[in-house]
Amino acid sequence: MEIQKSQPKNQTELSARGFRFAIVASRWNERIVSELIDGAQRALTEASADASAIEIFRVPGAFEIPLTAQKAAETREFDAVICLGVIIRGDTPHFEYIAASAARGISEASLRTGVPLLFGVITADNVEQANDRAGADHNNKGYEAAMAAIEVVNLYRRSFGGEA
Ligand code: DLZ
Repeated sequence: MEIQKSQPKNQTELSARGFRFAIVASRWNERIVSELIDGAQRALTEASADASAIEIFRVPGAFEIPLTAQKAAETREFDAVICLGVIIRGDTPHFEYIAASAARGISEASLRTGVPLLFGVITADNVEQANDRAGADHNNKGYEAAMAAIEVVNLYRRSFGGEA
């Protein structure tokens, strides 16, 4: 079946060599966000992405991620844009608004630009929960989002050709 042919047997076989990535990361809950950035960079480096092919854009909060990610995508300089942030329910009565805006905005910008925008934004009830999703191992939403980026960029190149 054609669909199976286009699926990797194993994610670890995938290479990020020659691909360009933007990381858009917010500053609220900076310590945990920096763990997500580390996780994303680790996944890209493990997959042989060149350090010079990764550009990081910082924004104030998760609410600002979608437009910045869209602007990065519109440059056509990146094969994928990895969006990272941490929204903690206890910190804000606006939790639902910020989380929903970030998720919807990222998704819509991806469809609008045709560039894969990956959702590595933690939405947690408290700091402990957020910490659990930003570990030093593979249990890290930044790592996961970067792996998803590598997978879809490979898929689009293989299945649809040209730029992602
Ligand atoms: C205002 C705010 C609050 C209360 N909490 C968070 C949060 O937990 N995580 C986050 O990324 N950003 C938060 N922000 C900031 C908003 O995302 C945004 O930066 C401001 O409302 C300015 O538009």
